[in-house]
Amino acid sequence: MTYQDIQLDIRGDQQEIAVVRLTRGAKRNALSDALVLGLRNLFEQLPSTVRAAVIDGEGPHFCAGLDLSELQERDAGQGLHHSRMWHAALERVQYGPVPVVAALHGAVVGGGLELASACHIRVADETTFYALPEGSRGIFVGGGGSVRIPKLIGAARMTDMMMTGRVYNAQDGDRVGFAQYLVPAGQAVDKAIELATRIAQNAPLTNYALMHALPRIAEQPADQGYLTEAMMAAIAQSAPEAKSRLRDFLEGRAEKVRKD
Ligand code: 1HE
Repeated sequence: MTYQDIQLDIRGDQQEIAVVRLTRGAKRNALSDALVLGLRNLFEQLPSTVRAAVIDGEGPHFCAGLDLSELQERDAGQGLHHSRMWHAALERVQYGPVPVVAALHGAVVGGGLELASACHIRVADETTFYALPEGSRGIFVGGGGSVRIPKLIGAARMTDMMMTGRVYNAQDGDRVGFAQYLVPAGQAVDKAIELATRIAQNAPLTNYALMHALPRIAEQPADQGYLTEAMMAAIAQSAPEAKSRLRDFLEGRAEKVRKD
């Protein structure tokens, strides 16, 4: 399968890692409609061997957001459907088949930040900066940013970014919660692949629970959350893989938890 402006590289001994690279570097990986639809299709069609994915961007920036050259006059209905198209694509990233690690560098702005926010783990290198220029361009986020970004940094910080054009550098972005990992310049992809390789070794049902149950439990009232958690825990622990992993630990074959 080929996807416009996206390179898909399947790696690992079992073909278990998908490295998804935005290859529109000359346009700072600005997300055209074709690119957004390509991402949706790619995450729908990942080979069944894949257990974890990495997204990164070619060139000096991860992603400059919406392709502003495609921003045409849209009536309200067309604008609604355009935003819903982004939602469908980024939902395939967040609630798709496998955990996704974003490897960030340079600009992670507008729709690029929305894409990064749909990933499960973000690794940023020291060149990374985060912004929401929608506020200055007279538009609003439309790719799920108002749902996902406040969960990372809080609604107050997002409001400030959009109202004042504030840009967070890599260190401040790490401090406020955009990224879970901060690495030296140029090392984000390697770190993201290392993490994806580790994630791919988990029991698939554990990864499924983390992707599909945890974010929903976190949104539920506590009494419903506890019940959903109990059901997910029961399903996960009844899987044969969980039983053999527990036996491995009890019989001294599994790694212990160690601090670095
Ligand atoms: C673009 C875009 C784009 C670059 N759409 N073409 N996003 C923004 O408002 C961010 C706009 N971009 C920038 O602020 C800068 O381009 C960057 C900080 C990302 C990079 O700067 P720089 O100096 O490395 O590159 P450049 O020279 O500005 O851009 C190189 C080319 O990419 C140039 O085209 P060229 O034909 O003159 O070479 C730029 O026009 C092009 N380019 N960014 C189209 N975004 C679901 S709703 C989401 C709403 C949003 O995302 S709004 C935020 C949009």
